[in-house]
Amino acid sequence: MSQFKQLTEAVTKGDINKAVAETQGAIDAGSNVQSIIDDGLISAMDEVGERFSKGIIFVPQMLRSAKTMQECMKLLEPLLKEGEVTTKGKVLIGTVKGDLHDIGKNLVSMMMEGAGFTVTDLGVDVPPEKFVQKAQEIEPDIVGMSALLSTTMPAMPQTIEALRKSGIRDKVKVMIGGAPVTAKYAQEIKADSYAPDAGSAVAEAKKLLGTS
Ligand code: B12
Repeated sequence: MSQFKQLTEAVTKGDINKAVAETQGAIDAGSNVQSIIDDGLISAMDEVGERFSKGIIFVPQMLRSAKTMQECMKLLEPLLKEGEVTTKGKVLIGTVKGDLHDIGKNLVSMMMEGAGFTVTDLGVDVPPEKFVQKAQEIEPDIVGMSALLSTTMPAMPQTIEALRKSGIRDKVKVMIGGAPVTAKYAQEIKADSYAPDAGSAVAEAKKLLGTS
């Protein structure tokens, strides 16, 4: 938490104005953008998750914190995108069917774009057919899937199976992620790769395409 304590507290409380002001302050002070995200915002969301689990807060408060984080990300996103111009590859990403969590997936998208990938984001609650249809249309190098609920994880192997049936499974690399997802699960469902966070998602994507 350290230097971003005020920011973390504001996101945890869902105080949008304060959080946005703190984020701007950190940017103006020249703080590392990745540290603002990791130590300021993500640590706040972890705290929110814990409080939710313990029944200290409920869905509306969690949503408010999520909205607060998204508003802060709006300031950080353009800074993440600075730098590289050439495209490292095409990524198709979405949150799987039945799942509405998109903060982590958006973060992965932003980081991928920041690293020079061209990203097509299908949004949330994406059924296997939609992944297949878009993959046929844009011919991505990587298909990324996000799931935050243990109940929506099975949509990942279902999507992989749909890709296989349509004959494109071998033409793409499949990456998966989200809080309940593990490397072991990725192996089980025969995904090509798993990453625990947005930073390592970029490193994994580069590794998969041999561009690291
Ligand atoms: C915010 C939030 C919500 C918001 C979502 C808003 C939004 N726009 O996303 C709202 C309020 C809508 C919500 C709803 C629900 N939620 Co919720 N939510 C959370 C919370 C607090 C934070 C999630 C988050 O954004 N984390 C921050 C991001 C940055 O982390 P992340 O998503 O893990 O992503 C990182 C990595 O996983 C990885 N990653 C993510 N995706 C991908 C994809 C790829 C390809 C790769 C490589 C990597 C990768 O990189 C990301 C960045 O570093 C978590 C608790 C937690 N700490 O995870 C609960 C949590 C996920 N929710 C939970 C639950 C139960 C629900 C509800 C069922 C609650 C209810 N009773 O209604 C509903 C389900 C709605 C639905 N159908 O999806 C549980 C899930 C338990 C489980 N294991 O199944 C959790 C864990 C809370 C808890 N401790 O109980 N939620």
